[in-house]
Amino acid sequence: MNRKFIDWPTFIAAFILLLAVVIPLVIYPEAGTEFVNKLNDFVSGNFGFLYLVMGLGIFFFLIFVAFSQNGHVKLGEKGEKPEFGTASWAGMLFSAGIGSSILYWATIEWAFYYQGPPFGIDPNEQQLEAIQWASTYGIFHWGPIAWAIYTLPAIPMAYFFYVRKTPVIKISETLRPLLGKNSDTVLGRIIDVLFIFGLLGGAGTTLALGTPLITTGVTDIFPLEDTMLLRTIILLSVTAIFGISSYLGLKEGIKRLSDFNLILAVFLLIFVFVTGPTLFIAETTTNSIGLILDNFFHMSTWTEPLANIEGFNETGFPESWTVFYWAWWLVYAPFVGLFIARISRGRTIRQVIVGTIIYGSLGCILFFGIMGNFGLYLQLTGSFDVVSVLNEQGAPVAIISIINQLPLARFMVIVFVILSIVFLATTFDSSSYILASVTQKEVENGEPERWNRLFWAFTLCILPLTLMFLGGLSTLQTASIVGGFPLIFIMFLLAWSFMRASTGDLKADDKFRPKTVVLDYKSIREKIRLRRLRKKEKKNPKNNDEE
Ligand code: NM2
Repeated sequence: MNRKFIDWPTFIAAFILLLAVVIPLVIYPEAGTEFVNKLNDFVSGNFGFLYLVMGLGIFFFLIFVAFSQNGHVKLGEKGEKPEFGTASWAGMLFSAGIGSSILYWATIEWAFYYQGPPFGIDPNEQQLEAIQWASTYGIFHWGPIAWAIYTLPAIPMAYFFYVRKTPVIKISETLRPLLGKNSDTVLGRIIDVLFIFGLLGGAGTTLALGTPLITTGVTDIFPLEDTMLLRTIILLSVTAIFGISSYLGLKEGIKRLSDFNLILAVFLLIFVFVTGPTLFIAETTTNSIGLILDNFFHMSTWTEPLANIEGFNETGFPESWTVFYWAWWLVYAPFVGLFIARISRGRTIRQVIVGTIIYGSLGCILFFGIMGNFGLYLQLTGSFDVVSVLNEQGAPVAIISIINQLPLARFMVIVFVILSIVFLATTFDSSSYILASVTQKEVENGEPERWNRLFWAFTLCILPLTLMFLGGLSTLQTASIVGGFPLIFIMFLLAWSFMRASTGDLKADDKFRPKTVVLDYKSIREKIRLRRLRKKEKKNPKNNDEE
């Protein structure tokens, strides 16, 4: 192990911050949980709108960049082809950015909306609307805006990597055009630590959801009881898997696991689509896409403004769902952005933006469309009452019971559990890999130190493990909202930094077209006349001679 490469201030500060959260929670579990919940309510209740504005803002910013001159900039050399083919690029992107949570939410999210629909719809009186929104809103929460949040940090990072050729791994480094020398001071360190802290929160949310799901699956397959001990063993085993994958590195570990992940995921989706209600799935998904397109702006800005006024019913839908989701995507964004940047060599900025948003959203549409509508179909036809199971026994049991309704149920539950583990591992191996990179000053041969990667793999599970023992795992499900708050401002800075750097470079290289175009029609007319004349001359050279 080589200690000289470690960026000790960042490393220690991030670790201390983690302990500062974990230790009080261990000493004062009840007061601690209450405090976290209050903080959560405070942030999402008062600043929820900021998350929504940020989401829509990022989406439009990226569309603007994609079609501006900055979007034409290639992330690489002249004539260089993309390092990865589009299919494997899209596959890796998806595996890194999406963890086991997609199996969780794609299968069950509809059941929450079915009972508590958006826009003040009464689930009993307006059942048709409630059902349509139930199968639609999940796709929106995992759709273009969400993927845009992932893409934003990727753009400046990739630009600095491949165009300016600074081997940047840190957010503070990407903000250098704005921060200048401050990137190397306390301010730069704070920014890096905030990113790490955010990711620990997001990862906590993922593990807090993933562990009970995997445990429920395991107890369904084997005659075991769902106990704290089993959950702990499962959490530690999963951590060991992603620890090993991260330890083995990008090619030996991470890529292999990600390939396996995709094959298994495609198998599950095709199986459910073909053996399940194929036509219903196809029709409902198509309908949902239309509903989203029709209501895109309403959905992305719905804050339920009257909720604070007495006499009006408050559903809390925006805070519990859209705000929570944007925050959760946000805390993962710097890490996924870094990963996207690494695999995008040879593409143009426009290709990265359009590709990530479209392929990412398409992948999620498939999961939500197929898994979600399969469950919804069971509910609507009365063949299995998912909602009652959800309400009585909780989401993990409801999800595994849905899978149990498939043909070859036993086998499919095994596939589902393995897939959950692998999906979790493919996100966490890359997270610990990236966490190791950002806590180093230098990365030798492009890879961070092995022991550092292993350290972060286990650190990622400290928070969920502690909370599990305290019985407060649910607190962590919303840890993203608090962890992500400072990142809203960092996202803004990242966008600004990119525009400043790339536009400055384009201008300095005389490749920037001025924005305002002044047309002098008189001289244009003259030019047109001359051109026509020349054309005529070319056609009939003889006539001209005669003239
Ligand atoms: N996102 C995509 O838990 C996971 O699947 C990782 C979750 C941000 C909702 C990411």
